[in-house]
Amino acid sequence: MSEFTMDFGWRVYHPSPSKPVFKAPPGAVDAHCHVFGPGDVFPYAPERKYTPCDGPKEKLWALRDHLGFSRNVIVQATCHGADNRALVDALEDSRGMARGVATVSRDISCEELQQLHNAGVRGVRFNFVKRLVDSLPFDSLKEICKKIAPFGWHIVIYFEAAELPELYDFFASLPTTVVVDHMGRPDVSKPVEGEEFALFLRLLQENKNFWCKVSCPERLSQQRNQSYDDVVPFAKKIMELFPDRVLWGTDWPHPNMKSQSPDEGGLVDFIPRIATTVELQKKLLVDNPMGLYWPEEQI
Ligand code: 0GY
Repeated sequence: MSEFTMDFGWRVYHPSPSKPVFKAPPGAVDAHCHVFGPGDVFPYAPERKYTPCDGPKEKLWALRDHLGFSRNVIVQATCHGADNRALVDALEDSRGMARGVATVSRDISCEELQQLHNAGVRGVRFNFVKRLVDSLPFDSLKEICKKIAPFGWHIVIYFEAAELPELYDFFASLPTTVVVDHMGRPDVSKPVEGEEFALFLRLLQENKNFWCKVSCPERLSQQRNQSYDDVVPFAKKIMELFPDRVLWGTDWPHPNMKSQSPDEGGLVDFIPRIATTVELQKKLLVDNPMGLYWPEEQI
């Protein structure tokens, strides 16, 4: 019997996702996904806010192949805290076909950072979503910025749109490339031309070091039919304005989904609705993630 029991009502990822109609370009990267445990091997963090189902690396590789993708960027999830062992294990198993974004504490040593780098980590994640983490003082985050500078890593930030006014100046002060998860979680029931989303677009416009993942329509949509129609205008706008600074990912195994386990085939079929030309699709799925995570392989 496992030491870890997933939360009551936890939605396990889709058991048999459909084959997408959209064919991803050769070398496509799923630039936002996670590995969870297995908890018996890589224990979940004591300070976690949820206990997920296991989402082991083998399942992630199988999904990658099923969807017609080639590579993954695995992002440390809060249920593993700053213990990156499951992430490192997956990166080492990937034979160079996965890169990682870790979570680290302010007292991490240079040697530990070097080990993470050797495994394929290229960034750290700062999470500001209150239901997921206890808030971290800016001082700690600034210290982490200094420590990662010699490695050329970037920072991934996750926050809710309503928090952006308060966090804007801190974000703008970040010295590295910064990648925003899930379009800054807009409230898609508000107008795409409205004030809230305008502030997010301003963040990207005024800070050329900012990138954005046009991901997670399944989290943002307020429709229940997995059409994601209400998310399209937001993602499309970002694609049109910042085609060289966008990434896309499945978010497998989709932690904390309340009403549905998304069909990843359907998520892939969302891509041509927001990246409407072959050129944009190649930027989103190949050129941009390769430039950020595998620059040494770019011609
Ligand atoms: C995501 C979204 C969520 C969770 C996490 O690290 C995490 O626990 O990122 C969420 O619950 O919205 O990107 O996986």
